[in-house]
Amino acid sequence: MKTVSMLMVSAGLWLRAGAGEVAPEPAVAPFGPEQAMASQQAWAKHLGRDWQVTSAIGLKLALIPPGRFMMGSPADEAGRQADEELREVSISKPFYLGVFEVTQDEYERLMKDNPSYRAARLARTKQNYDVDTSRFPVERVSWLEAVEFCRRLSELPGEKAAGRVYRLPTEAEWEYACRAGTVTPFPFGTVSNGGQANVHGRRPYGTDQPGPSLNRPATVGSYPANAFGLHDMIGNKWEWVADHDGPGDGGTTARVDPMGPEEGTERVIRGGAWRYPPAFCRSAVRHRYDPRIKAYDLGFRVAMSIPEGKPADGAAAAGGAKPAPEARDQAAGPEDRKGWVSPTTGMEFVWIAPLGIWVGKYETTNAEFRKMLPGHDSGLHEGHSLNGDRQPVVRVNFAQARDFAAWLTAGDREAGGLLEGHAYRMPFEREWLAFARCGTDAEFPWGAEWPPTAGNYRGAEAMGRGERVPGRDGFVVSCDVEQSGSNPWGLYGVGGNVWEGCCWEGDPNEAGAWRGGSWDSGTPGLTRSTFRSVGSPGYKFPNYGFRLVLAPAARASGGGESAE
Ligand SMILES: [Ca+2]
Ligand SMILES: [Ca+2]
Repeated sequence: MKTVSMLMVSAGLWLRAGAGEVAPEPAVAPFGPEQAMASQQAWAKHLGRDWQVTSAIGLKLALIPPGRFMMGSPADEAGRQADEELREVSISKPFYLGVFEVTQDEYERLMKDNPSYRAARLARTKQNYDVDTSRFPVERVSWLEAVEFCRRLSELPGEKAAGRVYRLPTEAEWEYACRAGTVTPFPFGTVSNGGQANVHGRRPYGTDQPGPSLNRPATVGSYPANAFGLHDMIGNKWEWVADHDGPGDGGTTARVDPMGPEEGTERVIRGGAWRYPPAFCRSAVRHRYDPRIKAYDLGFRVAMSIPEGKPADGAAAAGGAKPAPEARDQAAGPEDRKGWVSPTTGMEFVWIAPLGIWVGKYETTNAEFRKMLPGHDSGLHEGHSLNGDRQPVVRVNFAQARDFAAWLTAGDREAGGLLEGHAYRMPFEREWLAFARCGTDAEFPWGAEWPPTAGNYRGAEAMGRGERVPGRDGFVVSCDVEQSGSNPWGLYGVGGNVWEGCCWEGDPNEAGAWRGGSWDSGTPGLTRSTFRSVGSPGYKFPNYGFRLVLAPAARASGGGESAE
């Protein structure tokens, strides 16, 4: 049995037999890049999860399979330090690890603060950077603050509902993920001189040839990924890990999932940074700091434990279980009705009593739409991804949005969840206008002021520049639906983020106009609540999406009329 499994591993044919039943073999180093990826995908399949997932704030993580490796460095490795004792270590549980160091933008979104020396707001005065630092790794974050970041991320509603718990990786997890099957000094081999990672390349390692030195941190992902798809494990910024400092074996004899010493005054940092010679940026190098220290070459990346149990059907894209359908009291009288959660997708709806319908709390997301159409790709806009799980789905035309409503109606009916005679559809424009204004007659969804004071719009001052607008919720492209601001009725992103398709009241199977503007709307004319964008219903735009409502079927599309 073992022999057969190993043969399958070496042939890169993980898990063809017994998929989802028998756990794949752990990844035993040394292994090459093809096997690294095959192992990630086999474990993802086994767990019923995606091998790459995106958190609510857009932070991307990759699945790291369980495995075994030699931690530390061999005695003859150049530059070796005394605390790099070589020993075999097993990682017994799969986990997710950030593809990148946490960026300034991600940190600021969650913590409402950017402590980085190189933050954009300081760029002109202190560093004269003409580059956007929002995707630089965050810096000057203490270990304590990094832990707090993980705690707050785990507390976000979508993350909590999915049971996703974020934390710092253990030192052993970090090195196992960094090596990704390699036994060389670096995940990219034996030579390091500034071309492979952001280190001080003029002090070459493994060659006489000096290379480039950037002399500053770089946008995350500027250098190639390792075999697990992780960027900048070596160099760019040092990264905090969870462990207290101790001897190279972590102060314990544990060889399975070592956690480091139980006590200590310092915490370990790994990977080196841009200003260090490559000899000090090897996979095995260890360093340590007081957990209160904030250093300008020190950041972190997050790990995520895999929630217990399998995700519910189709929830793989979200990396976790869907929220339990609760508040399912639709049969109550209209005055007493509450929120609604679609049993098949986890999509949330808010009861809007003045309209007598439930309205989608958020624009429909990529992950939700992909439950119907798994291959749907919302693509890029000028190099920025529109395809995150929690970004609104775009590049869908009216017919596809209508199909999704019908698909959701059928699925929820089959699940026994829908109130009899109800179905999903897109809102009528009259309804859209009502929930955009929330009982007022204000000119804009955020009120009367110009420029916009809420929502993901492009401010007039930023027209054409395509960059974040300081002091507002402006993003380069669409943001995660939770990030686009809610109105007094508890609906997110009604104005801005993406245009929302409406249907024609005379026949819900026909398209109405698109409403509300989008991230690149920057004029009063386009963002006015009454403005109607009437394009061809067949077009697919990068900034056009939709939001669903749940309404009495006589007024709904997509088979609503045929309700029993
Ligand atoms: Ca790093
Ligand atoms: Ca919108």
